[in-house]
Amino acid sequence: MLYKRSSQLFADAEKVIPGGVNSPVRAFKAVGGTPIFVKSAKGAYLYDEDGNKLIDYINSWGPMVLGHAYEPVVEAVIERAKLGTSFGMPTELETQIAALAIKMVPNIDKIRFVNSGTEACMSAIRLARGYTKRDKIIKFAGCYHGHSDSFLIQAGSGAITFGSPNSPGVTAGTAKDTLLARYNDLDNVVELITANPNEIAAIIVEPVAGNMGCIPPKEGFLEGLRQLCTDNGILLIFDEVMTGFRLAAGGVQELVGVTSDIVCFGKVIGGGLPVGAFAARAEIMNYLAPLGPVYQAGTLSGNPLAMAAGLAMLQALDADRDVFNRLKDKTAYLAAGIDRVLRNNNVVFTINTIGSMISVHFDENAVVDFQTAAKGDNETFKKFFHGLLQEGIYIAPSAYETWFITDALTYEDLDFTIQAIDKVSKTF
Ligand code: HOZ
Repeated sequence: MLYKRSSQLFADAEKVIPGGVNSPVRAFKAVGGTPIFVKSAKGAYLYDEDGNKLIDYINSWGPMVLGHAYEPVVEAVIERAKLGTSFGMPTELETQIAALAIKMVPNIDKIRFVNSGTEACMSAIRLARGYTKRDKIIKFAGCYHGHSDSFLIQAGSGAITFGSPNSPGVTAGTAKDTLLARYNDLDNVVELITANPNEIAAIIVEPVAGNMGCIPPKEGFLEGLRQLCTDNGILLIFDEVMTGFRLAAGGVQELVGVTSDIVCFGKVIGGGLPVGAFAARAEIMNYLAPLGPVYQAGTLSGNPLAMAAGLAMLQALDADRDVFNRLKDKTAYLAAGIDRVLRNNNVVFTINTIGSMISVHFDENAVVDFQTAAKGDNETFKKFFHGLLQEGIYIAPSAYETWFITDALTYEDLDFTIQAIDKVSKTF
């Protein structure tokens, strides 16, 4: 496949946009080459500026659970746009989507909408600090909670991909309030709590990590965090930006039966428009302005187009809960097929998967945290990525990202993908 026009467009973009992109992972720096410029997308497929059709395994980094340009979402946005695109005033739509989200997600009484997952996590931390009157937080190495200052400490996603997990620009003062733990290691969390008695406001965690590849929690890890938080007056924050409304209607809280104190959303909750949200029981949410002292605001928060898209998406998922089983079955089928062909071709690998999230790591050891994720062979990943691109398959251009399965994928698409992986991995 040729990507000539994309290369030209990238060269043009580089002149006016830093690195030619508005979010670093897109730039292909981790895999070499130049990014693909998208013209349109429908269902499971991307159509690029060179006229290529690609099977999409990123799906806008998660939100397209039902496929690109999903009709009810598109219709809702078009109809809503005719009525005005932003007011900075309340609309009934906000209450409708809030009520539906509260019905679908366990353990939340109130929800506030923002514009991105970054904003949701940033606001959740401020709320936790205000509520507990403590300053420190614990985060896990390799987890990524957006690009606000407190979280760019050993961060995953593009931050690891580009070797700046601790970004310059984050002050030492901010960094000292973020304590770092190993994912899936409860003893390490206990050590930090013991060393900082009554100082920790919150533990924030991706309950299924998705920014160092896909790393499911070990049995007992989330339950252990829950207990430690309860015992020590710490709020547990689940960052369900990737997993919310994707792994189950109620996200990981529903899937594993562990509740958090605050839960953050993004991606699916906006149906592909820029939306984030954070939610908790009323006692915590009432700490927010205008009821309480913790300030948080935004002109575009609860924007009517974004709310219309999110509402249409959540209504579709709520009405067809079997979608989560279909996604899981498709992902398991894909994982089994990849496992079979890589094994036959004597490739060293590990596949991690849960629900509709999957990642392939080129290392034989179990990938359970940041350290083990970092052991993957990036040279093999690069060959894998470019080989698949030539076959018309688009996965994330970084070994540290997760693939997201959409319900629009057919079993023929999955078979095609498995055959392509067979072909590509013969050339390693
Ligand atoms: N941080 C996102 C992946 N975990 C990438 C966002 C993007 O480049 O659009």
